[in-house]
Amino acid sequence: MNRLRAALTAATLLAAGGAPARAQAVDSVAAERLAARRWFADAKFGLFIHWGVYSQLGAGEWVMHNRKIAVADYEWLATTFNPAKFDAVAWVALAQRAGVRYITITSRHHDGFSMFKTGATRYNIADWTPFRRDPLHELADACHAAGIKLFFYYSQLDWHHPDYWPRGGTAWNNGRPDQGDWSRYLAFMNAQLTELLTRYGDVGGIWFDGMWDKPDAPWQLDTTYGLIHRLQPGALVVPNHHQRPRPGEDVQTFEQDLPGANSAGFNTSYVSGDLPLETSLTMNGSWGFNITDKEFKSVRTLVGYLVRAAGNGANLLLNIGPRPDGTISPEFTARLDSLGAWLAVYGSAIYGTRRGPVSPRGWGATTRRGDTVFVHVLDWPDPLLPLPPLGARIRTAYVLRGRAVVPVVETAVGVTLALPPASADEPDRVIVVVTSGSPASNRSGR
Ligand code: FHN
Repeated sequence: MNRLRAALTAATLLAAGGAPARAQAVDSVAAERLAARRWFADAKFGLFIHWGVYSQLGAGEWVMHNRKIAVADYEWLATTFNPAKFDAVAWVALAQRAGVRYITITSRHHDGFSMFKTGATRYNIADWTPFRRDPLHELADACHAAGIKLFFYYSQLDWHHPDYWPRGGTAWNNGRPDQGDWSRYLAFMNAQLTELLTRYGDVGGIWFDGMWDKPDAPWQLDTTYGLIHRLQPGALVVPNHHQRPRPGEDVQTFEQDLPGANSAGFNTSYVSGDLPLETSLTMNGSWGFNITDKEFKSVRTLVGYLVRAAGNGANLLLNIGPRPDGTISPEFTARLDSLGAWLAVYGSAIYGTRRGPVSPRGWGATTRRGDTVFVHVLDWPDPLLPLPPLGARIRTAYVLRGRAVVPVVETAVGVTLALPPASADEPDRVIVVVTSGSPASNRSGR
């Protein structure tokens, strides 16, 4: 049995083009994690929330670094943080209207300020600010009540903690002593992760970020990942380290790019063949609240990202940056409501799907569930759409919205669909193609 498993593992690694030493080990993953990975791959749409002390300056979550704010001055800023209008139930209601299946929120960003009550440092929202509440607890309760999974973003990079030493690529002289104890820093992080995984009920997973600041440091990931999986066997480790996945990691996430693309300059071109995938995306150009950034993507563009992510076998983790008082700007809420309205009609072609038999193209993408292929036509001016063979015979095809029959010509070299006319109110014309077998997912060009 073990030999068979080892052979299957090696075969999977080779099929994925991975070097066995570095690629994801598939032989020791607990059943709960495998189930959680399947749940994640089905979920398809998540809400990312960047919120913290930095929101007060309205210039994004990197403001401490960008303006070279000293630790002592940022500590003072933190004493004034009082998001009196924060309403976890309202946030989760918005997430539900948007149709997201999970929320990933910053529990601690690179500024080192903990947005939850922690015994590991007084530098946290409950002990350091007049707010005194634990917003992550309130959010966890609201998420559990609504059936939405909650993931905690957790920065491994820290611009405040004295033991984040030696410093990494983003260091500047901000008033910290030029010494520190790295093992104490690792113990601090593990203590906080233990709190996050024992005090907030079921957690979807931990979304790590910032390791890229000093990628070669002794992070002792095996210990940290082992801790997470021991405390909550169904919690997923989602590392935003921009590298190939390592053992113990559950999701490969890409930043501001679809899997395999690297327009943002962060991502590896390697795409895991085993793990669920995710793309994180800003709705304007900023993660944290930025009062002057009005470059919001249109609903049509956002639908396009959701569809192309699904066509690549990935989830879309779409970001909002709430205001410092706890409210969410209308640009975010309007777009989330529109996406929810779109998903109410077209969600069956997104949720629970896998990438389809035709890899994403300029005109759009395909998804599939069982023997049904969803052809998402985002941008195609002609009345006929030619496709390569779908890998199974077609039984019937119809337009998702309105159910009109779609004429199909099927030959040995491909399939041609007669499309309904494009309309301004429909960013994605979805053709449902029911086949007589289970068409293989595309493996190339995702
Ligand atoms: O530096 C962070 C950034 O602030 C933000 O959190 C994004 C989200 O994917 N990740 C980092 C950059 O890789």
